[in-house]
Amino acid sequence: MTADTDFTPEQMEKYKKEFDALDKKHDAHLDVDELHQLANDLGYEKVSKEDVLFVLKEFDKDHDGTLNFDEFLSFMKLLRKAKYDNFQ
Ligand SMILES: [Ca+2]
Repeated sequence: MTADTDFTPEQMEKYKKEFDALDKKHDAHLDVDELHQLANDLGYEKVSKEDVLFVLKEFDKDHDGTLNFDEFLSFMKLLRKAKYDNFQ
């Protein structure tokens, strides 16, 4: 599993915990409901599930309709560029 990211090991560990916390079904994938929750947690309260689905598709490299940890990291990388300082 290789992610195209520049995260430190500490950040990776943090994101793994975040991923696991979001993965309510514990299937090692985040579906649209779980990602919608993440968006709300990050303060994107007006984001609809359709918006989430659109973003999900952008990062869903293996096209299984969910984000695995690798895909999640790519997503986080983008979020960090935009607005992720409160998770530091
Ligand atoms: Ca996927």
